[in-house]
Amino acid sequence: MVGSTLVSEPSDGSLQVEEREALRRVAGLSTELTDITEVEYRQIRLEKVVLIGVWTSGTALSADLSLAELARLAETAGAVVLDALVQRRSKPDAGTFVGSGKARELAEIIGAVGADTLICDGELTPGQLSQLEKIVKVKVVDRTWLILDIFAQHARSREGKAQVELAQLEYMLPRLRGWGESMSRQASTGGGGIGALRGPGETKLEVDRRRIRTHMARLRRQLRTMANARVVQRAERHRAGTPAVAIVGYTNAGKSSLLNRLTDAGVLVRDELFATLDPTVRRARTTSGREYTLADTVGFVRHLPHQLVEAFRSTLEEVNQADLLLHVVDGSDPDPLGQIAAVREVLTEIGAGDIPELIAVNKSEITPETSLAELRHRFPGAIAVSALTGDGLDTLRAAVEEALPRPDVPVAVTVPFDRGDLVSEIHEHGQVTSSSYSDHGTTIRGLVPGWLAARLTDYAD
Ligand SMILES: Nc1nc2c(ncn2[C@@H]2O[C@H](COP(=O)(O)OP(=O)(O)OP(=O)(O)O)[C@@H](O)[C@H]2O)c(=O)[nH]1
Ligand SMILES: [Mg+2]
Repeated sequence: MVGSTLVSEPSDGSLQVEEREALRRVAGLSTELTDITEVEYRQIRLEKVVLIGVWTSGTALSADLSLAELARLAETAGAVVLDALVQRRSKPDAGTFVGSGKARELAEIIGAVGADTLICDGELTPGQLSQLEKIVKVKVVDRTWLILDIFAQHARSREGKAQVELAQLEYMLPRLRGWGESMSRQASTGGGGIGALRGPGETKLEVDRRRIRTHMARLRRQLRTMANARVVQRAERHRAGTPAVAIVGYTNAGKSSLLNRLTDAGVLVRDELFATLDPTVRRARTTSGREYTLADTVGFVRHLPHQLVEAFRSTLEEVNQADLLLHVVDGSDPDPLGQIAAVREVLTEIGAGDIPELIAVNKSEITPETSLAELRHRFPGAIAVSALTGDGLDTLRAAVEEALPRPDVPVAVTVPFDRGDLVSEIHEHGQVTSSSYSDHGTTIRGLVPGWLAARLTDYAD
């Protein structure tokens, strides 16, 4: 379903059909879907794009930064950015996002630079998309779709792919008619549909919507099954009493790099947005030997599409169920405070807003001293680290240990020598204050988690 819109030179009679097919694919999101499992997503790779933002509030700098981020997103998706424009207005135009006058200007710029796609910095209504498309005469996509497209390109696991597809369909459903309408009109080939599949009195659009809904229901069922497996794994870890730490943070902050540093996990690290989509969970140890799990997961971004948050809910459970969040911030970013705010917004949305948080300011070796000072001032517990050089990692390990939930049941036990396994568990999960040997076994005093205390009752002094 990728890039197959290229049509070879005419050579035989089948061409017209082929060409019609090709043209129809461009309009794949209108009402021409023949098989919704093969929905022609609007791939953004290899497109030449122009970016447009509407600057409604905040400073000119923040407007520029937002567009710079949009450009990085577009590049990550594989597009070439030819131009980027910001328009100052009190709010986006209800009809065409930028207003019809500006839209005509845009059309000229787009023509002059030879772009084939316009990317808008925001989420557009179905109507705005189609009206703007009619004026600029090229494909128009919004920020939400761009992010969905990157996720689609980066999804590797079956679960990840299903989650992204669900989010894309959710986004497309209300846009089936609007989006691509102008294109399909140009390409109008008249009829030639799948009438046979249509129920009595049902329009083509209704059929497509119904099929998409059915497909979405199937995806949701599949995802539930896959999520169950994860729940079982997590429950096992939980039963073992291992505290869970989840690494969260803005995309490209260095979460995977930090996981690799702390655990030798070997997770993919790339200078790309949303390199990680699937959660990786690794075992790690504090300096004193306590075991915990460390999970790396999908990065967040400003205005993370809610369709994605919904679809990735089972993946994000890894974050929800954590005892501690290790919030990684790219200190070298021009706006680290904005990144922190955006991440916290998503955390709240998924119900993880109350989990204790430890802030790690990463890339400290290239973070300006002023930024570092400001971050330390705002977040007194923040720790400067560099996953690249290893600076600050020992301090970070100590801080994680400090922040892990404490074993809180005091025990005084003598464990017989043939139960060395229990002694190891006490050391692994608890805090030992004294330990000595007697004729009967090892006598230990200290604090352990409740589940372990329950297993030690037979050996209480
Ligand atoms: N200079 C510098 N670069 C770093 C550091 N840590 C990570 N990076 C770079 O930052 C980029 C992103 O790193 P990742 O570890 O993939 O970031 P991530 O947060 O997992 O990103 P996503 O999975 O895409 O959300 C890579 O190019 C890393 O090499 C650091 O301490 N200093
Ligand atoms: Mg990553």
